[in-house]
Amino acid sequence: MTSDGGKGNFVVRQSLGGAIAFSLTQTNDTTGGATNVNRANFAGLTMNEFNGNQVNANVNFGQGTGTNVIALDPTQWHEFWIVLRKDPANIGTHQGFIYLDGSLTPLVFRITAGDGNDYPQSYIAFGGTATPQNWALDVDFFGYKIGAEFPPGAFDKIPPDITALSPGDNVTFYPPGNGISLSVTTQGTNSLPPSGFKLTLNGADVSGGLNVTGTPQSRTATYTNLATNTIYKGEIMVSDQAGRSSTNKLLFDTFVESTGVLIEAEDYNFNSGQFADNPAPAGYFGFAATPLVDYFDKTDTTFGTYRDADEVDTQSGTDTVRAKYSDAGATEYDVGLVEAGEWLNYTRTYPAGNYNVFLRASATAPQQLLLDRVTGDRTQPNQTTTSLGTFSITPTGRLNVYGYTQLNDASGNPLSVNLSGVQTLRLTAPNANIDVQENFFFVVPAPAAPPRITSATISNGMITILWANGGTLQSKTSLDPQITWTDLE
Ligand SMILES: [Ca+2]
Ligand SMILES: [Ca+2]
Ligand SMILES: [Ca+2]
Repeated sequence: MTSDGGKGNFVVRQSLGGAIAFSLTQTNDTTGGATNVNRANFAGLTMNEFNGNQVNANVNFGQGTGTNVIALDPTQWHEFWIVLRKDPANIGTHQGFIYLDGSLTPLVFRITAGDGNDYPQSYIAFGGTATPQNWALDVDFFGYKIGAEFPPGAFDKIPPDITALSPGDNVTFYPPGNGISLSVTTQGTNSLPPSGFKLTLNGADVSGGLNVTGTPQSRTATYTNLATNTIYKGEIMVSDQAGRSSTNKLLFDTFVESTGVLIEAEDYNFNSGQFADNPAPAGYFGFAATPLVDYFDKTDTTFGTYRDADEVDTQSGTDTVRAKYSDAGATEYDVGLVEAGEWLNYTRTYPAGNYNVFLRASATAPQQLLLDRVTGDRTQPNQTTTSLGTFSITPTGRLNVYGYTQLNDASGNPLSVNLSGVQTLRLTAPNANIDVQENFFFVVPAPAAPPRITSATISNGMITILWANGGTLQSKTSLDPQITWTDLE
């Protein structure tokens, strides 16, 4: 299996483009140097995992999406024709087309190159995946060509290429007015019928809202009906005239910062209850907080990053970089090394209203973080608090992969909180064990609740109906067309 950031049985490394490794993997193989942990429990061809579009160290087996595998019996002879090229959609660093045992229909993967190397220049290597491991491999031959060279006759069977897709993977605060857009090309004798474009968002097929233009071999599609302050999950699939398709997952949100209050996890109070509304990116740099007044942290050390004057473990972030930060040339930070019982206070000023709260965090185990309102004096120790709700975080798999969790009640139902004026919120991690990291939370006005009938009574020949949340009561003198009423059992 791929280990050490792009090492395996066969390695292709570009000095500037990173390393991609392919390995024939058996179920008992392990990643790295340990011989008895991290078993593959998989037999077949494995390669660098997909983990974004930047060369990085976290592409080893078990560190990405886990989808870059082809199940087969590696103790039998197989032939692989592998075409590697830069990912035209910039979703992974590379795209891999794998033709197995003479088939002209490829299995296509998005791959992320690793930063591992055994030699600083570009090279092709053949060997074991990690120095401490025993291994055996029978190879008849291998050869290479420079460039993306497809097998003879395979050219007309390449699925459509999605060459640009906006928004990118796991983008946050994406402007809804930008919509979704993609470019798709195909080659040879293939074409792209507009009916082959399918868009699914949050479980609904919204393909009808796609505007598809261009020529039969080069098309652009746009979708402009994005709502603000919405978390979107979905996929875009494009099929050619023969039904060969390419699919891209979509995961992004359309939060608009100006509509709510955005609080960076690393921007906890300083100097005993001091705070700033709307700080600039990395605007609390160097500010020292007071233990047991502004925070509680279990280790007296710190990463030495961002706010190294106190004990809270702030560090450079690994979440998708937000435009706000890249535009400002600022570094993103988050809070790591979170241990059981640690808490942080955040004071901000809120326009009066009901708010939903979304926490941006990563976790390798299910975690419940608590959001409380500080009711005592935020400048003194021993503050009293009341509960506002819980963030029940579903593991994101790795600490460098972030997702949203909405504040919910004890039953797991989303809830809104009423905030007005200067408020101090406290984020507590009662059970954390260095398995959760916090990036920010976004406090966004809750949508108006729909009208709701609260009671309907009959007394002295009069029907009294009470309802909440506005609206207008309407009536109709007959139900038309005529319907038949049936007794309830
Ligand atoms: Ca610490
Ligand atoms: Ca800590
Ligand atoms: Ca942050």
